[in-house]
Amino acid sequence: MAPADLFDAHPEPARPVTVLAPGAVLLPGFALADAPALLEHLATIATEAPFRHLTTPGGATMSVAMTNSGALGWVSDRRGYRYEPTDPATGRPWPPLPPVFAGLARRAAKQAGFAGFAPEACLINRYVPGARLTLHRDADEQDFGAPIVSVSLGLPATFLFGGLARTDRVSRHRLVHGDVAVWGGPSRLAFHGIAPLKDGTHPQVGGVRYNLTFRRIS
Ligand code: MD3
Ligand code: FE
Repeated sequence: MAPADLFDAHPEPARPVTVLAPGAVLLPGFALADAPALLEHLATIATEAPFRHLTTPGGATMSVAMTNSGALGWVSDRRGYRYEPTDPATGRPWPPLPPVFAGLARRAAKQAGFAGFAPEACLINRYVPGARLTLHRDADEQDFGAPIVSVSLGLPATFLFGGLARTDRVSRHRLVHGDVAVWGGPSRLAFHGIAPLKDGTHPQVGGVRYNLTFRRIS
């Protein structure tokens, strides 16, 4: 073992890794050890920047409730989709990214082959049963060279993974509590979504699912 590894607070044990497509890597259970700390921070963040149902430019209310942490946060309203340094609901900066969030995102990206990932934004999605995210791609960022890292907590979900064209065939993958996925390289602009959440109760989280997506904007 190299000397530096002896001082690594988070040595990554060998885990099964699923490559869904070039640049799209699923790390099952990668966030399990950090999950309790993530959930504690989520509660604090939600006190400072409450979850809200954003309006799409077309005027629809999203079924997923959202908030953000980090220097920038994703927002949607009648004017469009964009990243903002302050929360439109309060006028205050988004709560800072907790070091455990940034550290997890960095280690997951490295494990997937994207060393040096430093997220600027963490979009936090909250799903109740029935909530869904229709097929879309994440293209409101300037830096498509950086991956997006996603962390699933709470109730399981069916993730829909398409191709680079909206009409490409979609594959389905189950995402459970503690799973992390990294979307970079040729998969960075792939279409994706979440099927309507099924009813259930997670022993630690209750009747909801959270998803954290770590993003580099510029
Ligand atoms: C594939 N969130 O917030 S995470 C989103 O579970 C979003 O809440 C979903 O899609 C959720 O934009 C899915 C998985 C994900 C995130 C970003 C991707 C998959 C991706 C970017 C490119 C390709
Ligand atoms: Fe997305």
